[in-house]
Amino acid sequence: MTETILLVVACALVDVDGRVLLAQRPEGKKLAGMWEFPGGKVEGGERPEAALIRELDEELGITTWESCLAPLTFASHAYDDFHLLMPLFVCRRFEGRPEGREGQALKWVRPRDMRDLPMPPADEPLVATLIDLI
Ligand code: 9L3
Ligand code: MG
Repeated sequence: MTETILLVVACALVDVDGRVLLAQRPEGKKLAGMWEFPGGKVEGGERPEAALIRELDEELGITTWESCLAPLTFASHAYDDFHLLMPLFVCRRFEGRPEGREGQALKWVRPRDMRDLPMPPADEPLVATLIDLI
């Protein structure tokens, strides 16, 4: 059996009050309505940090830098058709005000309040690590 591994990078963008940005997956997409850490697929040959910088620009219109991305933890979740591996980076320094460039709703949430929101199964276990950090 071959198993497809999908490498996705995600980011906990943290504001000065210790809140973290979540994005709601839009209608029509898989896991629609769920609140996720922004990010996306690593394209062939990309470094994870470069992929995340690109995704944050495309999805939120913000700029950040490799030196501002710190790896925090890893998600691993087996879906029916692929195995998702997703490192979560923390970023506290970025330029611009995030806006949902792909029609997604955004909100800043305290990590402890994330427990009340529906999140994708890969993202949910990351919340405990964020609660310990922030
Ligand atoms: N995914 C899960 N949690 C996240 C992100 C950014 C992505 N925080 C999952 C959802 C999809 C896959 O990764 O199954 C690819 O994401 P997209 O390209 O559909 O956004
Ligand atoms: Mg995405």
